[in-house]
Amino acid sequence: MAVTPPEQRIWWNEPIHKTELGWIVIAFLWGLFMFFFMIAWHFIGEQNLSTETYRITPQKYEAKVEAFAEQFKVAEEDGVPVVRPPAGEDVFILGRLWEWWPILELKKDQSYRLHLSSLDWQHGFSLQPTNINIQVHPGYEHVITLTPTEAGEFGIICNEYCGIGHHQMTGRIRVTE
Ligand SMILES: [Cu+2]
Repeated sequence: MAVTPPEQRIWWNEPIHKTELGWIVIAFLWGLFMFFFMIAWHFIGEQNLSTETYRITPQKYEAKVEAFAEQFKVAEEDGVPVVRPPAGEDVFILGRLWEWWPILELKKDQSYRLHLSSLDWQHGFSLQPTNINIQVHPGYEHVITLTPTEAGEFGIICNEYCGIGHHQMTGRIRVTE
């Protein structure tokens, strides 16, 4: 038992029990397997993220997203602009306490360059139900190429705990035919 000291002070010279040795070997081999699969997933994984990332201040990113929303705004829902950018355009979403802003309206089968950053803390961009997950950090602008293959309404939630309003941190991407 770990709560009592070992009977022998020099405990590490005692022979190891077969069962324990078995588990150590299994854990070691599993660790090796996982290590080499980090490399393998790069080639066979279907959810590799883009590695395109830039440094940006939260103030500059906020100004960019606001200008984008202003330019392509078509409606407003509960005070949040609904933005319909032309196909192929660079599109922007920001994360902040506690919302993903603005609402995007995209066209099916068109590719967009989706930019993501945070204005305050670290957030987790999680697109549902497709289950695309990206960690979003303040100070970094991530760019992901996104091609919607299905029309409908997709929810964005925050899956990185970010304080008292975390559970209310949602957003939307709408895909039209
Ligand atoms: Cu969050």
